[in-house]
Amino acid sequence: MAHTPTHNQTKHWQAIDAAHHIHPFTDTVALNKEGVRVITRAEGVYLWDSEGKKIIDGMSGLWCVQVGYGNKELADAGCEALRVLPYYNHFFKTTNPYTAELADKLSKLLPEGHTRVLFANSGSEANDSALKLIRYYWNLKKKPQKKIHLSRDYAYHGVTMAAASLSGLTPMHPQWDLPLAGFQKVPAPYWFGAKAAGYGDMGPDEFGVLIAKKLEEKILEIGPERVASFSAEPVQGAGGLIFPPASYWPEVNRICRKYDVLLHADEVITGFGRTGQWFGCQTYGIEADVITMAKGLSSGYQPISAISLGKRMGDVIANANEELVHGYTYSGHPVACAVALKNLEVIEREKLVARVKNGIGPYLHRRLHETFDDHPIVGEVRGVGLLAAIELVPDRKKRAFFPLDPGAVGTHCRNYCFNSGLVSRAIRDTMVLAPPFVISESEVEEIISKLKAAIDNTARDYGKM
Ligand code: PXG
Repeated sequence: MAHTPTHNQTKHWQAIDAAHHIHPFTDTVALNKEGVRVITRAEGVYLWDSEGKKIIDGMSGLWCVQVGYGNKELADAGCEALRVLPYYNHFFKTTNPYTAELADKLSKLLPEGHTRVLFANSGSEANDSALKLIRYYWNLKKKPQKKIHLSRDYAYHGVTMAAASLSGLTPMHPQWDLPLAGFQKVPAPYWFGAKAAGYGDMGPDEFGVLIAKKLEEKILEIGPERVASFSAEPVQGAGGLIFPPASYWPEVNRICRKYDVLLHADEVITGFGRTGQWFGCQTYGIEADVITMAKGLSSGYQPISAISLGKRMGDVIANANEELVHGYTYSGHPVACAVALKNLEVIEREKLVARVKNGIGPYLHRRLHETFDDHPIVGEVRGVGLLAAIELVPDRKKRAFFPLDPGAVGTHCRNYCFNSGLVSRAIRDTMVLAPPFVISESEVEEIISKLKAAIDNTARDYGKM
């Protein structure tokens, strides 16, 4: 829809949405009182709402629109596949060129040994599938007692029964009587929060080793013979952009090998260039047995996800000599695969991963540091690739959080951002950015100036400026 809708159309969409559409992670009553925002189109790094307001999207939708909105090549690839082969499945000894080509392409981009993939339709489904495959692997290896799945505090792995059980954001559990049995948590390598959590004043590297050791302690407490897997995002995203200290992942690799625990890397956010390499596993040297990916695989243009198996799991599962009793109607959907293939082609051809690593990524971080390092309510500016976080704190010299109602300050600041036409996420009191890879320097400047105004206003409202 190229034109701006009328105000009456907006009212109509708000009314039918309020009557019939229940939104994810939303208080329905509160939303309907306030009135929902209707997004009608998008181009590059901008969204437009139905009232004609232009909004810069500092979050790439939900961390996914790597190539930006309105990419015609992706649209054309999808349209062509819709005409040529709108649907067929892979259940009955069939494949199609789009799905086979995408599997081949992924095997070339993924870390070494990850030569086999399965497809699904969302990050949650991919993680659910990964856990099933982990269980299957241990059953095939005649170690059926290995059934405990470990993951971390603040982890976000999605919302299916298993993916939500794996998630360590505690508000995700009580409504659904989760986690399921067999899911246990270990601490996250959240250095900025370490002092407040009672770990004292140690440096990041010492802290990284200490937190990895907590995984070892948990494995030993349960008994290694009962632990199936450890699932982790290379960088924790929805839990507050937690970047692991450099010492953390090498220790985790070692511990998982030592106790024969499968390592599952959830690359749903970090995959496809977000950290400045194709995969977060490459940025952090993670030796994963199974990798899940979604979002950036198609830049969000189509719902598609994948699970890749490293050599160890792949060899066993692909040679099981029996039917794999798993799969979705839409696994490897031809239209989604066609769009994903084109998306990977564009990312490669336009050298967007190198742009994130050496060009626009460093530019964003330099400008964030210049603008916020000395700000009275900024405790830390941190980031990798095109992921950035700004911790809002009452006193920038102390690593302590705002007391009372955690998250209120972040939400307050987020509202200023929205009102000025900037999408940024507030996770607790951390402001988060994950813009599209095609963002220009002047668009970065627009984000920085809007964010600066929002943080200044927040500081004033809380009597800190
Ligand atoms: N793993 C990770 C690491 C994710 O970030 C999922 C799995 C689940 O993917 P699906 O496609 O099932 O949603 C995610 C999704 C937020 C936000 O507000 C983040 C996600 C989803 C919705 C909101 O930060 N991440």
